[in-house]
Amino acid sequence: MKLERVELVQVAIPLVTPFRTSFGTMTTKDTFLLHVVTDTAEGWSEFAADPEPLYCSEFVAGAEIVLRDFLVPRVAALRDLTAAAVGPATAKVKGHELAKATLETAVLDAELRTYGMPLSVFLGSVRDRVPAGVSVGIKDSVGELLDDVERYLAEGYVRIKLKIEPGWDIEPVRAVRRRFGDALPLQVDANTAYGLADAEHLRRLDEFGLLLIEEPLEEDNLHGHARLQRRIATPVCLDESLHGARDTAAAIAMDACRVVNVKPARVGGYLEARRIHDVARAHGVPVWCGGMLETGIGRAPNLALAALPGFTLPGDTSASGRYFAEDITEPFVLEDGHLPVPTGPGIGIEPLPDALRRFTRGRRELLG
Ligand code: OSB
Ligand code: MG
Repeated sequence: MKLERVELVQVAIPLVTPFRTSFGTMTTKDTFLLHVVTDTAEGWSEFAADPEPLYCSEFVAGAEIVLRDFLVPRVAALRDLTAAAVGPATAKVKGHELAKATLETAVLDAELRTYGMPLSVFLGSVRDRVPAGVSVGIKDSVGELLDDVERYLAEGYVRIKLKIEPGWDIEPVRAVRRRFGDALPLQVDANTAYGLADAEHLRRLDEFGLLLIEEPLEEDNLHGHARLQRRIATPVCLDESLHGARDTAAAIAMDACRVVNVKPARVGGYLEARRIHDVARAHGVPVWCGGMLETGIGRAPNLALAALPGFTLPGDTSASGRYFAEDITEPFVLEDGHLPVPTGPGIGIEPLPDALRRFTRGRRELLG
């Protein structure tokens, strides 16, 4: 293929309810879509991070510059463009995995559409639907949290993840266990809110039989996570700390994580995400698909990935209605606690023109 046009579509979509984590509160999905046109097909993708660099170092305005000035020119220069060629062509640009993932995914969508192949088939999926978990934000009270969890369970979600931070950890977990029982698949996510000095405090979570504790310590502290794992029984799962297959292999080797949250955006795209799946599976380490409150454009390819055989734990791939009253694509609807894996060519979905128009805040040509 040859890249002919790259258009950035800035969007802002209100969330149905504010989402609070240890790093901040989100009320709108404020990001951009990338629309690429090649000589054979078109493709879409979504930038996963936020306007502020609070979850990770990347952010919306910065990613636009990185794409415009450093990534798109390198990929536009390729004469035989494929998704697999995007990584090598942009490898000299340090970091910026989320920006790179956006470009690679749009190119991959176009490439697969050229051949009429669904992403799930390309990746090697073994399921046509995937179990859905839900990530529940920090609330003002335990009562409010219990109401939210009850509603999600009534909708059919098969696993609950509670966001935690110092001051909102033991008590909400205890309350959820007491109310919904020990059989409920339950896990927590700290988004780097603790230090190794909190090990004894985090050990108090052991009595609740959690599936895992996600990213308790600093992003750049694999060694600390390994030391923490020696002191707690709850399996440590890494999110922010892992940027590719190599550091995932290192983290597994040093017992810094016993479970892996795979977010394609965080690791540079679906090709690297599949490599991480392969590495973890070879070590018997379960993986699950994380989320970044994506619109349907980001959700569809995550569902394809979550259908690979090593994804043995339910992901944060929730239904569209958990995030948005109206999405920019056809919504993904929960059925019996599961979401369907898209079957159409490429990512299997595209923006609905009318909805996209109403949620669009700006359009910029990055090439063409
Ligand atoms: O740490 O997994 C995270 C949302 C935004 C940024 C980081 C995270 C999250 C979530 C929600 O936990 C996942 C989702 O439902 O998309
Ligand atoms: Mg996380």
